[in-house]
Amino acid sequence: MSANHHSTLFAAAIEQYAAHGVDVEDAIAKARALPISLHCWQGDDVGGFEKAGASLEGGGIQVTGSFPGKARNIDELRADIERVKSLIPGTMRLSLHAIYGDFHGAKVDRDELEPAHFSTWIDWAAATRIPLDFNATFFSHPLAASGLTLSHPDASVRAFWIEHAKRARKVAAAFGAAQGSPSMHNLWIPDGSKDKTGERRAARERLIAALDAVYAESYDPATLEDAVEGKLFGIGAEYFTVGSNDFYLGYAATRKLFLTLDMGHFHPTESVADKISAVLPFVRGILLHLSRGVRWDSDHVLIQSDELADVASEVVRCTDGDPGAPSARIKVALDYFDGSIDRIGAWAIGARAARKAFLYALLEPRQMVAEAERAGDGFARLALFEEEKSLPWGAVWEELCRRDGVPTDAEFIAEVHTYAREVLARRH
Ligand code: RNT
Ligand code: ZN
Repeated sequence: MSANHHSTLFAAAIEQYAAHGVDVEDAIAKARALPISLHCWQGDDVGGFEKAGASLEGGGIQVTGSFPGKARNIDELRADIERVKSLIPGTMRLSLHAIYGDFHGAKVDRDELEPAHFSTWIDWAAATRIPLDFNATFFSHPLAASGLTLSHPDASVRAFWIEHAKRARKVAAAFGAAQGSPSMHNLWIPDGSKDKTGERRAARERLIAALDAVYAESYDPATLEDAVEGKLFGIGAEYFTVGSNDFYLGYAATRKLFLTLDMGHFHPTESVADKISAVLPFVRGILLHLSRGVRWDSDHVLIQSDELADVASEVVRCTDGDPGAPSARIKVALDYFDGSIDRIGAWAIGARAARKAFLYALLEPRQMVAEAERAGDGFARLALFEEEKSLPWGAVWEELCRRDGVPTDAEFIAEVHTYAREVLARRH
C-alpha cells in the first residue's frame, strides 16, 4: 500500500476510534512500550550450546520438524534473534535458558553455572538494548532422564538441581544488575509420572523443601524477580505432574513469587484470561507464557486467536490500561516452538501476533463498554464487543510497523523469505 493511501486510512481510523472514546496515539504508545520477552529457544529447537552431557531424554519438551536452516551456534542464534527483532515493532526482551550459555566448547555441568558463562550475552544485550530474562534448565540432562528433578526421591539428585537453580538465579540477578531492569527468572520442572503413583504427597513435599532451598537467598527485586510455572501434564508424565498449577498457585502466594501462566498448560476449555484477575490479588505478579496449545501442550506458533485476544484484554484491564508500566505486575513472554516451518518466520508470526493482540486490546472502547455495563445495558455491551472487531485496527497496526521501521503485513513474508535465501540457506 502506498504511504499516501495508508495515511488516509490511518486518519480515518483515528476519527473512528475517537468516536468510540479511544485515543489512537495513546494506544500506539502503550502497545509499543510493553516489553515482550522473546524466547531464545525457537531458534534452535530448544537445543542450546551445552554439547557434552546433553541428552534429549526425559523432560517432556518436544519439538517436531526438521526444517533446514536452524541456528547451529551462538553467533547464528544471535544473528537470528536480531533479525526477528527487526520484524517486530515495540519493546523486546529476550528469555534465555541456562543451556544457552557461552561455554566455548567446555563441559560445564548445570551445577557449575556462573554469570561468567553469560558475560558475552550481557555484552550483546547492552549492545542490542535487549534486556535479558532467564530460565534454569531442568531437561535435556542425564539427571533429568528419570523424569524427576527437584522432587526426585534421591537427595543427591535433588541437591544437584537445587544447586543449578540457585546458580541460575544468580545469573539472572547479574543480568538485572547489568541492565538496570530486573531479570525474570522462571522455573519449570518436568517432574511427573506416566502412570498411577502413590507418591503424590511425598513428591510434593520434597518439591516444597527443594524450592525453599532454591529461594532461600533473597535478591534485590531491582535485579531479580522469580516466577514458578505449573503444568497439567507432559509427554511421558500424563498421569501426575508434581508442579501442577494448584501447587504453584499456593507456593507463589505463600512465598510472594510470580506465578507463570502458560496458555498451553491447562485443560483446553479453561480460560487463562479468566485466571489473571483471580490470581493477581494473591501473588507477587504473573508471568505470561503466550503460547497456543493444540489438543495437547503442543506449543504451536502463537496466532491471533480469541484466547490470545482475551488474555491481552484482561492484561490491559488488570494494569489500569498501561500494561508496559514498570509497576505493572503482569509480565509478558513468549513460549512456543516449531521446527517444521521457517523458524525465523514462526518466531516472528508469534511475536507480531502478541504485539497485535495488545494493540487491539488497547484500542478497545473500554469507556463505552464500562458505561453500557454501568447502565445495565447488557445488549449494548455485547454489541460493542462485536463492533470492536470491525473497527479499523489494521490501519493502526500498519502505522505502528511503519513508525518502528519494521515490515508491514504486506511486506512481512518477503522479508522472511529474503533472510531464508541469503542467510539460512547457507547453513548446511
Ligand atoms: C514447558 C514450559 C517451559 C518451556 C520452556 C522451554 O512445558 O512451558 O516454559 O517451554 O522453558
Ligand atoms: Zn512455558
